[in-house]
Amino acid sequence: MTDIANAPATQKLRFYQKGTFTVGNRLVSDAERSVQASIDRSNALTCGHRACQGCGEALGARYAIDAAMRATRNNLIAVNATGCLEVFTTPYPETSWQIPWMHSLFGNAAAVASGVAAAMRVKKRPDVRVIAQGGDGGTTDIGFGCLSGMFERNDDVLYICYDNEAYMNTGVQRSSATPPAARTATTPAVGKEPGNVFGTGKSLPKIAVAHGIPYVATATVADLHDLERKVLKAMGIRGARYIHIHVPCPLGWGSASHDTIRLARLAVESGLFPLFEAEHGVVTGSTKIRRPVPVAEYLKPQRRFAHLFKDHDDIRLAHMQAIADHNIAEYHLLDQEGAAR
Ligand SMILES: Cc1ncc(C[n+]2csc(CCOP(=O)(O)OP(=O)(O)O)c2C)c(N)n1
Ligand code: SF4
Repeated sequence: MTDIANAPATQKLRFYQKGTFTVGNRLVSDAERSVQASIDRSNALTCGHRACQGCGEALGARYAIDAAMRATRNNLIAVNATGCLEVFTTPYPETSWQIPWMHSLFGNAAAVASGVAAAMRVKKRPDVRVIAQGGDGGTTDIGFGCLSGMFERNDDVLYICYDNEAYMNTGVQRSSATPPAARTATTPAVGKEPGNVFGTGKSLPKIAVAHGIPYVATATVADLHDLERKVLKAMGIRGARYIHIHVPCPLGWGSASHDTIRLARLAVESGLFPLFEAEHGVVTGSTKIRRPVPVAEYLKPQRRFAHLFKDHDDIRLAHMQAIADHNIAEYHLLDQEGAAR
């Protein structure tokens, strides 16, 4: 039995005592706690919205905007592209946002945010900062031109993409961020290889890095501390910044609502969603995988990939594993690359 009376006054906390990456960490000192664990958080996206149960996008937005509010002492304006986040937070005439918030068109959030930032410059209000946000469809497809322009002009905006890997708001259509083999409403439903076609799609984080903007990062709702740190860091920088947050969508992925955080974590641990940061066109760091898992562990609980397992499609599973292994090597995600899984 532990001799409590004689135990040292302070002990080093271990990971399992603090809980997962997502919880607030009430056992650690105030300075180490997440923004979300603080009673001073802004609750920028508050209750009453109509997101599905277990929506990763609602979580991601809540974490990101509260962190940005802290960084700016609540002097923040958000521009939102059309999509789930916009629709479920603002059923007219109600809103769940506790910040100045604007709905742009589906494809021009980056351009509208650039305009808001220019207005703040003219009004000599450098303290008021601007965020643009949207889903992967609004970001990687229809909003891509406006976003590239915002990057190229180095406008003082943080753009956040909540990547749920399809156009969820309109019924799960494929986007250029949909992963290979995933079933959506607009990918081949039958045939030898149902689901999204291999060799299509694009990596917007990589494209953002190629613009040479001051800051680019990927983040996940499975690691709240890392996500908040990246938002706080981005808000400490001027110029164009981009954060790409991986947000599971129970409705579109065919996953259990209680599995959102587990799936987000498995996406990282399998190597399919690498966590990295880049500054001025150079990758500056990545987060090592703590517990490597095969891609099947991540794919299996999702109905959009069920055909891979029902049909024993080992060839396409191996192809997915090869994509993960490529990410692991490219971003140095394992301490000893190639360690047995
Ligand atoms: C120009 C235009 N085309 C189509 C639509 C219809 N529309 C609204 S939301 C949406 C899908 C949004 O998908 P995404 O950006 O991935 O965000 P999500 O809903 O997945 O969060 C579409 C196609 C629109 N509003 N405007
Ligand atoms: S469809 Fe997906 S992204 Fe949209 S509210 Fe539901 S869980 Fe969230």
